[in-house]
Order: sequence, then C-alpha cells, then structure tokens
Amino acid sequence: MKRPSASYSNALVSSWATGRGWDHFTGDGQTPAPADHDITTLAPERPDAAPKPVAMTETPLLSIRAGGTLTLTFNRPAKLNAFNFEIAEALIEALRGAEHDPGIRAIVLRGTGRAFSAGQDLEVFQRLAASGERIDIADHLRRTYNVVAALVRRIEKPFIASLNGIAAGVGLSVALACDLRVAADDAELTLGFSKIGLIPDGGASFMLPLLAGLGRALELAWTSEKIGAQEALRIGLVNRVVPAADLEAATQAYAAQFARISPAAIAVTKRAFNRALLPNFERWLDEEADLQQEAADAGDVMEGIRAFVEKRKPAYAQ
Ligand code: T3D
Repeated sequence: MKRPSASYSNALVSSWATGRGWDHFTGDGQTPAPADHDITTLAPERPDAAPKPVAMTETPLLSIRAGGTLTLTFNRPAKLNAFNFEIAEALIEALRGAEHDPGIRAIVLRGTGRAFSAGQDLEVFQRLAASGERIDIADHLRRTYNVVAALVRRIEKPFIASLNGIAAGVGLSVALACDLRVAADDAELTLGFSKIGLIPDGGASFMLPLLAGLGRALELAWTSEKIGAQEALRIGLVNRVVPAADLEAATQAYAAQFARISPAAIAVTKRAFNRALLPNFERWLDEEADLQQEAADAGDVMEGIRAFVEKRKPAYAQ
C-alpha cells in the first residue's frame, strides 16, 4: 500500500504554517495530489453491469463505476474502516475526479465488512502522541474531513451514504454530510467524540442539529448514545431502512433513479437547498476545526484515545 507523503503525515503535528487555509484543498482543481498518491479504479466503466465487489485487501478506497453511479467503498474492514491518511486522501482525490464528470450521476459511499466507518483511526493519533508531539487537530481537519465535507456539499450530484453497519465519529459526520442515507436494519450510529473529549467535527456540529433538531442532537453529541437504524429513521438521520441483505441492491437502485432525472434539476436543486440552509457551511467547518482544537487543548483527548487503544474506560480528571 502506498504511504502518504512525509510532509502530509507530519502536517498532523505541525502548525498550519502556509497561511493559505484549507480552501486551497477544495475545488480549485489547481492543487496537485501528493506525488506518491494515486487513485485506483478497480473496475473500468461498465455501463450495463451491476457493480461487483472486488477482493482487495490493501486498497483503502475501492472505486467502482457502473452506469451513472460511482461507488466508493472504504476498505479497512479489520479496523471497521477507521479513516487513516490513505482513505482521506483517496476520498478527496476521487471526489475531485467526479466533480466535473457529467457521466457520474450519483455517488455512493459505503464500507466493507461490518462497518460504514468507525471514524478517525485513533491508533494513528495514539502513535503520533506517543512520540511526544502536540496533535494539531484543527490542521488535520482542514486537510482531511473538512475538505471531504465541503466537496460532498459542493458537488452538485446526489450523494448517498449506504450504512452497512456501525457509523461512528467522523465516519458518521461524512454520512451526515451526504444528501441521502440508506441504512441496513442492523446499522448503528454513534457520535463517539465525547467519549474521547472531543466535539462532533467534519461538519457534524452543523448537520446533526439540522437533521435531528437541537435537543436530540445535543443529547446524541454529549452522551455518544448508540442508536439503531429505526431510531435514526425516526429522528431524520436516515431516509430509509432496508433489510441488511438487500442494502447493496437497494442502494444501487436508489442511486440509479437519479440518472433518469434532469441533471440540471438535480444540480440546481442542491444549489438552492445549500444556499437556503447551508450558505456558510464552509466557513462553519473552519470555525468548527478551531473549536475542536479548543476541546483537544482542554486535555482529555489523549487519555480518551489511550483508553480506547488500551481497551479500558478513560479516567478523566474531575
Ligand atoms: O482531526 C481529527 O481527525 C479529529 C477527529 C476525530 C474524529 C473522530 O472520528 S473521533 C471518534 C473516533 N471513533 C470512535 O471513537 C469510535 C471508536 N470505536 C469504537 O468505539 C468501537 O470500535 C465501535 C463502537 C465502533 C465498534 O465496537 P465493536 O466492539 O463492534 O468493535 P471493536 O472490537 O471495538 O473494533 C474492531 C477493531 O476495529 C478493533 O481492532 P482490533 O483490536 O481487532 O485490532 C478496534 O480497535 C478497531 N477500531 C475500531 N474503531 C477504531 C479502531 N481502530 C482505530 N480507530 C478507530 N476509530
């Protein structure tokens, strides 16, 4: 598996020194991918074929195009598809590639195995922290999940999150940034951030109250309560729930319908809803990153992460 460039990995523990902010990572089409990174499209475009899973154990993001649907699959099943640098980078590149491709009429995000995604890979954070460095979470967010969330909202095509299992932390944030969510009846959702001393990020502090209402959103954020698919449907976090065995087919059928609808109607409707409800979303992501840094600087996050890695309950100072 290809590794991220050293400079990118180090960015997590360095200060945000460029002064360019995170906007240069989004949408401008100018920023080159890191030199050692590429996107692997595992199956060529097959307009008439249903997408078939491709057995790849080392590719962090599987990309399959069938008909007008691009399906991107997080692929670290042994770690419940926890997001590492490779997944974040590959996702950003795949989304940028899709942005101006008129042949792509809908984008599905899903995970292999029993999870959509368990959020940020906490073992990566633990390893970095063990080296004694301060984790620059705001910088990390600006380079990774904020870019993903901004692209998902900005690209004027339907995004569908297909929740095949657990969606936690920033994995759930990415799902919430999508336009639509289909859940398997055994899927589970949890914010998880508060368990490690953090706030919902990757746009979740915006999308969660928007979808679920302020009171329920705060409850879910503060308690990290794990909810099932039916409760998620009841409070508006998912659009539909299907039997687990039908999820893949149901998601693909859901996505395929958008290829039969006017692309202009799809695009301008998303633009209108974005402008009506989320006109300041990208600015909010930036502010949310600063607030996440404040939460991290308060000091509980490292104990939270250590406790997770050591499989014990955290012992926070009272
Ligand atoms: O800048 C920034 O990025 C900051 C942003 C942070 C955003 C976040 O995402 S914070 C929240 C991070 N996510 C979590 O806190 C969830 C952590 N995971 C869990 O609480 C549990 O794993 C689940 C509730 C999701 C599932 O529990 P369970 O019992 O079904 O599975 P498990 O045994 O805990 O996990 C299976 C494996 O996946 C296990 O690995 P092992 O021991 O078999 O080698 C576990 O360590 C690994 N795993 C699960 N989640 C993560 C993970 N490894 C790394 N990072 C994870 N997030």
